[in-house]
Amino acid sequence: MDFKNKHFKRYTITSALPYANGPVHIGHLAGVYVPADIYARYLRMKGEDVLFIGGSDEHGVPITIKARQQGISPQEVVDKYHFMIKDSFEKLGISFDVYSRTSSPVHHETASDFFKTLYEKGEFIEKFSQQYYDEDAKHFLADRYITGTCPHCGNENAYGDQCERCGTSLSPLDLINPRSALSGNVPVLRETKHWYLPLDKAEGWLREWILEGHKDDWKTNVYGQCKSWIDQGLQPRAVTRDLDWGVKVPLPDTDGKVLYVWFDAPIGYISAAREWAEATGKKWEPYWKSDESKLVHFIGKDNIVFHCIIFPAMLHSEGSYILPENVPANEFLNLEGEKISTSRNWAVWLHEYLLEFPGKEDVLRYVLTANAPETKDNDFTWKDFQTRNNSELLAIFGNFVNRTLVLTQKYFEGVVPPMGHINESDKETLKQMDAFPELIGKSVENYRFREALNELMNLARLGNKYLTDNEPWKTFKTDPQRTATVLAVSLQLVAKLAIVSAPFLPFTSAKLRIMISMDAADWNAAKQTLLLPDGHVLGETGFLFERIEDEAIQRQITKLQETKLANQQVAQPALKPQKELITYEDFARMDIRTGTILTAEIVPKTQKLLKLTIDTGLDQRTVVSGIAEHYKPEEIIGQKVCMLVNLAPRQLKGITSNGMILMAENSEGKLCFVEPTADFHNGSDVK
Ligand code: B3M
Ligand code: ZN
Repeated sequence: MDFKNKHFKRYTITSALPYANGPVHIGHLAGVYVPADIYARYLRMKGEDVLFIGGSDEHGVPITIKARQQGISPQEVVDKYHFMIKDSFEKLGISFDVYSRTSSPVHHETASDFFKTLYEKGEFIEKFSQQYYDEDAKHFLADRYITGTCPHCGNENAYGDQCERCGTSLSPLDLINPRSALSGNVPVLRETKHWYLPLDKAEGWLREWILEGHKDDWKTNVYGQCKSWIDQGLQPRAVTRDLDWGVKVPLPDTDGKVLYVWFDAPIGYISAAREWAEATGKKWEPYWKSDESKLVHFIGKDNIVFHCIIFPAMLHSEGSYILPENVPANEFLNLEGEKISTSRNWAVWLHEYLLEFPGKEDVLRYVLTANAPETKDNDFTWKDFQTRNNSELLAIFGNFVNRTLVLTQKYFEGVVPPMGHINESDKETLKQMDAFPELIGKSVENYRFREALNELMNLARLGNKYLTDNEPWKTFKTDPQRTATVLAVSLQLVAKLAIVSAPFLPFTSAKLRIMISMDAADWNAAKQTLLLPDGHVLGETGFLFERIEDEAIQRQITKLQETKLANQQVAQPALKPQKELITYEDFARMDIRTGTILTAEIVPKTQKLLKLTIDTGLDQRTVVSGIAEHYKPEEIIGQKVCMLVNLAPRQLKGITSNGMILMAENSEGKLCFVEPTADFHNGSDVK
């Protein structure tokens, strides 16, 4: 099937539902919401039938843990953040047709019905299993409710679902010395029943649908992750949890059991469509059940498996829904060279930005699109933010528009003058500018928003160059018709900018259309050469952008420096108490040697494991180490290390690891090598 060229009657665009346990930050915006909004706005301007869906993801353990921490109910947590997030999206111009929430009755009904349909079709596996239970808190301990020592890397604060240090996904039963996160007690095992989605049975059609059907049109990063998950072998996945916050399992004798958050959340896109239909009197089914509809999920890379494998498997099992045509997941945005971190407050929060930079919503949209992590992680810096505003938006886009409008006011009292005779350069400029709507549209349709934005700026550059080359301010005295021609041509370009900037810079486009008295921003009209005819009366001229001064940027940089300092103070670890005494003989049994890293590579399918070859002086051996989030393979070749060489071999992701390199964690949580300070030969005894 040629997905690329099929024309669709309508578009269902979803954007990842942010957890309502905190505000959104620029990483969410760059990764998901700004690109989704550009896509939706563009399609609407083309006259397409678009349903753009957003909403809050209000279930899941992180929300219940936050509620416990704050001594309030989960509903109070989600109420606070749902409205904060919804409000800040609106202020940034994210033009959802509906912004729903998964604590709503319509979602509970939709998710329950969906589960019941699969249950009655016999799509689930029912399994009894042993689950940790906290007898004091009277609570089963799933996911983040239980901590313990990671069997792979020794991290003593690994969670029941994942070790955040080495990235291994775990189940609570894997943990050594498990402890309840609620009471700190040692939990007991209790039998419990859960329902599993047999993903292994979906492997066949997933291979055909994704690995064959979408090998040419899905982004490499998305396709690669899907291929790796499928090749790794899909396992049945639990879709229920022993929790009391979430969508109740709609079966008899299931008190205290809810749907797993990642089962119910994507169904939130469907319930949002139902909510929209109830509010508008329209029908939601065509957007989710007709193959004349194009379904596109906008997400970050950490949600790929849920949107490309698990949710499609659910939809396929249910049988009446369409599957996503594309899932253009972005990579991650970093801030000032470091990973954005909610827990360390290392972020630019949208609601704070809106307060600190009023009227500059489009500047943020512009910078986040220009720097979007479309194919690899990228970085946001406040210096770059200032430069792009001052040297691009102001100096190119704003400058061209302002000069054209001011000169038209000056020489022709704000009325579009007759174009008159046009020379070759005028014709060439008109021809070039007519090509831009198509060019920009093609990039948007292929989810290349950075490229599309760059083309938008090239249109403004074309205008600036045309004005500068023709200097209409100089010709007015000697040849006023020439001035009229040059400004008439420039005004067509200004009008084109007003239209094609709308998906990216909606606030600027609206302002500019008022300045040139243009009503609708119809994309199809943008292809016409003549948009502002002779005699058209312009509106009042104003400024589209203003300079951002160093002080404003310095304030933001200082704010981040203070955050870093606060983190260092907080992170001064209340050092773990000394372990129990050992004898010299105990220590002497450990054989620690100096060594050198010869090779390093990422362990496939993990985010945090590196496979190393170490020259220990005794031999060259393989060690798997959970340091991939702290070091790139290429930067540690030749690194001197201290290594425990007589540690029994362990299997990690199918690799035999022979030993352990010694690392120390600094106050910022970075793992650092313990290395010999002088130039040691490999194999030297550490005593
Ligand atoms: N709530 C957000 C995240 O993983 C998650 C997305 C749900 S989309 C159905 O960042
Ligand atoms: Zn680990």
